[in-house]
Amino acid sequence: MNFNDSNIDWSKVDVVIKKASKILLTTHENPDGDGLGAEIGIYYHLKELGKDVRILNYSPLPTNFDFLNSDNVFETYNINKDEKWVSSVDLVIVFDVGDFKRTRTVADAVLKHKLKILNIDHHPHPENNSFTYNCVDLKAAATGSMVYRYLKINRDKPIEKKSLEGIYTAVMTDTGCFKYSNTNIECHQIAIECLDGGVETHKIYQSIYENSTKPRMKLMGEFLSNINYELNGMFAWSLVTLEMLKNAKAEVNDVEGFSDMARSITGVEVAVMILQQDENLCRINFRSKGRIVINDIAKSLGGGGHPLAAGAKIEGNIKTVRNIVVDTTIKSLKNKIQLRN
Ligand SMILES: [Mn+2]
Repeated sequence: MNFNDSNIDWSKVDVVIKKASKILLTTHENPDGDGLGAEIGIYYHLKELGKDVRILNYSPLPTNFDFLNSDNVFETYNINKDEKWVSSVDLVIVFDVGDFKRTRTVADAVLKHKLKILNIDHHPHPENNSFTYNCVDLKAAATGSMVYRYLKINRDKPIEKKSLEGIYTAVMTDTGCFKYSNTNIECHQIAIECLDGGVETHKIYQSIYENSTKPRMKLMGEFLSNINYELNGMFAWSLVTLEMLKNAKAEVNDVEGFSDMARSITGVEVAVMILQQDENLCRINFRSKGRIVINDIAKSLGGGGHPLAAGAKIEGNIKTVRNIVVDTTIKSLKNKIQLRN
């Protein structure tokens, strides 16, 4: 079964899922609302089917997603405690990963035990991948939208409220609250069904977006005050250094959304955030307003992602990485502008 950005036959996916009795759900490190919401969306469906199902992620659940965890279903993968269970899993479903390696130690265990893997994602994947079954839809606004489509097949009763809460979280976060260019009719149809099913959408919004810690706000102030502008202000970039994190008493997770803010400035077409994760490793976020595709830039630096939202991880000290990223981006943007003119 391979639907690599071709029309997905969800009834075939259903056969694969129904055949499995022990199912592991996982998503990428530093998980976002889409990966987590997609997991929850399908989790309650699989429970309903009587499956032995667990959510095991590499990273712990960020606290602003605690509302999805009323039944304590999110677990952080622990090799000593969980490998035995994982070794006898019939099917692993991975959500929103972009690159399977981003599930880190979970991928190691899954590959070691040669488990069957079903990939559900809206990021591009090469034909040569580690998946047994591959379901990719690059046009899907969120992985959660794809899970929704699966949940809608062969159904005579409404989708469970807890599943809908996951789906809503996925769609809301990946569309920037129904604002980004990926927002489509399906997103709003999902929202209607969620409201209809009793989901308190405003509470989900508040849990995720109106739950900032004081350290996060302090760090955000620093980040925004130090934005650099290039190419007549169409390219904005800014750093988050270990020192800034320490001064603000903030954590790496606190930078969520910063690059979107830099992009929101008038005249800015492309924004880049360079986050120093440790002395020798930086994480880069690329964001575009829509006129310029940027995932090829991320790819040229060893990363990848969506056309308008991509990322990369680069080894090296912050100064070196900053120079490489800024120079590469400026060069690439100049080329793209020239090509357009
Ligand atoms: Mn996503």
